[in-house]
Amino acid sequence: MSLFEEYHPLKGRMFQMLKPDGALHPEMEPPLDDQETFHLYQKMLSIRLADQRALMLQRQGRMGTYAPIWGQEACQVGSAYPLQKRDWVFPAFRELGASLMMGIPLKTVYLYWMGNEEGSRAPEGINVLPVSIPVGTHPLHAVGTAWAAKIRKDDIVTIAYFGDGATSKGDFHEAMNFAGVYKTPTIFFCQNNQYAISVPRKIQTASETIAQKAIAYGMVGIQVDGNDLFAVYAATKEAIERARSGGGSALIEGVTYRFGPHTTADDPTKYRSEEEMEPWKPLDPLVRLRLYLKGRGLWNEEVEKRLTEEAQQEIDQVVKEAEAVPAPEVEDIFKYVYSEMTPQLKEEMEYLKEYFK
Ligand SMILES: Cc1ncc(C[n+]2csc(CCOP(=O)(O)OP(=O)(O)O)c2C)c(N)n1
Repeated sequence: MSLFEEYHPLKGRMFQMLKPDGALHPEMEPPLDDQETFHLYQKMLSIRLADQRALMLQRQGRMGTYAPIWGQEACQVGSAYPLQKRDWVFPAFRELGASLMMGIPLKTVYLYWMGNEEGSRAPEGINVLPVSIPVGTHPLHAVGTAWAAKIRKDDIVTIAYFGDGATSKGDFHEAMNFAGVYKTPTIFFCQNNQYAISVPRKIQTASETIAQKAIAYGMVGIQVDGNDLFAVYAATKEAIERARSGGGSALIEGVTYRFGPHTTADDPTKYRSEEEMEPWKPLDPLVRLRLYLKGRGLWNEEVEKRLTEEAQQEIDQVVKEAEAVPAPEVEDIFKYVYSEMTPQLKEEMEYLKEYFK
């Protein structure tokens, strides 16, 4: 039986493979071998460290507003890993993990948050769209791209990442509807991190789960433990294979928790308590995978220290390189919207250039 049948949203079951103690559920086989699992743990750890560094840089005035991924590493690493290089990723603004997994350099991500337009440019052959700050608009782009590919008989898959808040946007429903009707090869990956800034999940939608919204649009849906790398990987892999072979779209709800602030401009103590976070702490995706790897004899404090040092050295180098890039020109704010600038844009640009003289 497929995972989408076994965990059909109406059955009210969340798909989990790794228990919080790091052991697999009985009768479940790990979907990844030891080497791959270790490799993905290493990725998750370096993503967390790169995320922490970004927060630090922002606090030191060396980076602009930043949206941390802290806690959502398994959602992004587990779902990006089964994608092929030719597939297309449509991120929101918290997708440090998925972007790095697809081959976006960390320097590019840092440049974006440092306010440099260069940070929106993916290297040739890396199919990751720029950050989408407007909430929920990019699932439409993911569907349009998938639809075009389907017409051209290109067997690519597109994936859109968004939060629970985005599911209240009209754009999300339009995208889901088109995807269902045209059976586009699109994965809708909702990272339900329990909040849309200060709005908690329970008042975001009256639906019991986000996954169940798939039913209304005639596509498959599944709710997975978003802090369980194995569950996220297995469900996304199945969705991708299904989509690639003409089976249409899927909605995956990864149940997770945003440990950090919404962005560095947010103060979460205004709307949630320390006590509320307590039960989530042992469910940290890195902690669980570490326990699993320890059980396999692949992890100990020494290994952690080595991986951390290696990652920190790499990050140090990236920060140096990103900070050495000259500050962008004022013109850059205006230049990239149209191939030819409108008279009004030109006027605004001249005004700002004069202002900064
Ligand atoms: C169209 C639009 N409306 C409002 C905002 C302001 N805003 C930025 S992030 C956000 C909440 C998004 O929540 P969610 O989709 O759950 O993603 P998360 O931030 O939790 O990752 C809002 C309302 C925006 N950026 N775009």
